[in-house]
Amino acid sequence: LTVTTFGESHGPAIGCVVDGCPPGLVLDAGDFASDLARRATGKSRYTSQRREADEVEILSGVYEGATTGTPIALLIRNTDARSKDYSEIARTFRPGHADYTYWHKYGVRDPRGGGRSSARETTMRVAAAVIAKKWLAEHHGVRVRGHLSALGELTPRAFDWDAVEANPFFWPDAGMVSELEAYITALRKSGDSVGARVDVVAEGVPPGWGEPVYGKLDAELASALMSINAVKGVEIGDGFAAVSQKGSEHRDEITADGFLSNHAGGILGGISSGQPVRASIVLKPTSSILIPGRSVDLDGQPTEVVTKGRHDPCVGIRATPIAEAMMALVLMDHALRHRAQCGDVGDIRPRIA
Ligand code: EPS
Repeated sequence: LTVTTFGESHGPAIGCVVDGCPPGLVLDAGDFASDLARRATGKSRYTSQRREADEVEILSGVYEGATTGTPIALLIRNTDARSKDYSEIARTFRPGHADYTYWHKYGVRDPRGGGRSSARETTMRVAAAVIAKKWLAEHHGVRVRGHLSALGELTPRAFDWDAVEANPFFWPDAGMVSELEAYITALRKSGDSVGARVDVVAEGVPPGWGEPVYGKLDAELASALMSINAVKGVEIGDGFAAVSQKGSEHRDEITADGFLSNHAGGILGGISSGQPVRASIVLKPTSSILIPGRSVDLDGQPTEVVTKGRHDPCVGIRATPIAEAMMALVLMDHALRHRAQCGDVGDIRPRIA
């Protein structure tokens, strides 16, 4: 399975091509609405106020309501780009923003709303992954879901999956939502931003998906999650907490009834173990903030930058569906690779010599 996206935040449209999806998956434009709305801006007071319809047009790869096996092209037209005079921003580099490195790489500046580096690009990852989530659920009973597990210094004091979709933060502790609202409101007033952590888990993954050396499932998952805008850290299973664990604690003992724990995050030796696949990401604080920061202009001269606009005080708030998307895409890819090499799930006869 390969996915490419195209389009700029303030261009006419964004889109993606999903290649390698098997034929026969029932799919129509309405399938995309729910996950795209979960990720979208303008849905609460706590995110960017840009309001996009995010309506998917299926351009190819679907005939009479089902995938054909040919490349699936999806398009979303931008409707609220509000392009204006970019001459000021085009001459300076926002501290912490990709415009500095894009300039040094390409020598071309597209200042229109961050262009390809904008979080707008993640819309199409979520759209592509609607296909992966649907295919994984129908063919393997796999469910991928996530939640925010830290917002700045705040962490949940209770956990309930039902709470996650009932608040704009994807927060698993319903009793803390008003605390989060007050926190983000104060943060926005101060003109600053904050980081966040998202946990994502795939339940129902059978044992055997992945590769033993090159293309390990955890390596490809880490790479996919790290490719999300603003992600600065990825953990699989217990991740960095393993540094202070003993082997007797970290190893997941196995009984006739199954594993006794899941510190490994459902992946052993690059291959899924049949336990839930667990990963976490950390997103840095949004770099586009109202607090002045030192920078340089195109001539290398010192300047001060204040980023005005419709920005998120915490990009992590909208990152849960994006993390789910990247995990689903990696899992579908590995499911197809596993099927190509080892046959369907039913074909495998585990043998212990
Ligand atoms: C973003 C800046 C804002 C956000 C945008 C990400 O857009 P604009 O430049 O138009 O004000 O709204 O996020 C989205 C549009 C989206 O769909 O996620 C940025 O600089 O990354």
